[in-house]
Amino acid sequence: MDNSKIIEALDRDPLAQAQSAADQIAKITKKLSHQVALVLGSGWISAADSLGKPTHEFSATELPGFINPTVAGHGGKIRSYDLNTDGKITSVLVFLGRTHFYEGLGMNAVCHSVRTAVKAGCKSIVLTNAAGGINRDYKVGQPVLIRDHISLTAASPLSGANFVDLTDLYSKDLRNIVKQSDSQLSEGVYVHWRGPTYETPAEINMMRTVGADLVGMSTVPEAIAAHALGAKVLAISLVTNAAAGVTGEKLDHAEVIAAGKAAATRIGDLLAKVLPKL
Ligand code: 8IG
Repeated sequence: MDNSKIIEALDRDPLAQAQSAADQIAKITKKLSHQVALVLGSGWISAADSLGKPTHEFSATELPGFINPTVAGHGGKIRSYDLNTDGKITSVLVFLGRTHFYEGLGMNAVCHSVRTAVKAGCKSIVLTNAAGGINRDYKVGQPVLIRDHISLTAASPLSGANFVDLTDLYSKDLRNIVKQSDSQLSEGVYVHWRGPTYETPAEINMMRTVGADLVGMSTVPEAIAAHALGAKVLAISLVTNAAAGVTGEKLDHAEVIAAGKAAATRIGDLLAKVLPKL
């Protein structure tokens, strides 16, 4: 199917498309349900190696509603893992790469992975991303738990009189579980910036002034969509560059990918440890 037909169907009934995609995942994996979903953003994909061997891997485009991701360094693959902790199996659905708002395909395309995951049974959704560090204490290669967000796109994946509370969007319970594995982890406020341009130094100063620690082009719509369906959300940024004006250096996508590769083992081991506990 061509992309415009896929988007049309998604926009007509996003939850029906998510249900169809979830049914197809159950068919492919022969698993009635998954418990946890993990969305791996740029910089995080090689961290999947720490999870061991997946039971299944397939292209997202085999499922209804998915469009091929276009950005270099992103996957477009979905994997199913059975993580074994003391004999207890946790089935984890892993999305390698995501659709971004800046691609212009609309919010339903951006949120289709997490909606599919919730329909597949996932009660906890882990969202990862690469982000620019606004907080001057952050170092490149450092993971940061997202505690709250500021949406500078102000674009919502929801429509209608659907007044969803967001006071515990980034579940405190899930953050505490992660901090039991790594007590050194910082928490921060993430700004959603539409992109695809990075910010100007003046915009980064504005963000710092209003209380932001991190900035990126993803995660916020997916977190809202997952929360609206009743799932708990954990979100982790990998700081892959200092935001514009922080160091005086220019921003470069290749640098982002390299910083992700360098941190892959640390963040992969963290994920492998915490996923079964969520
Ligand atoms: I990686 O500095 C990454 N993604 N908006 N700004 C924005 N997104 C980003 C940045 C950044 N670094």
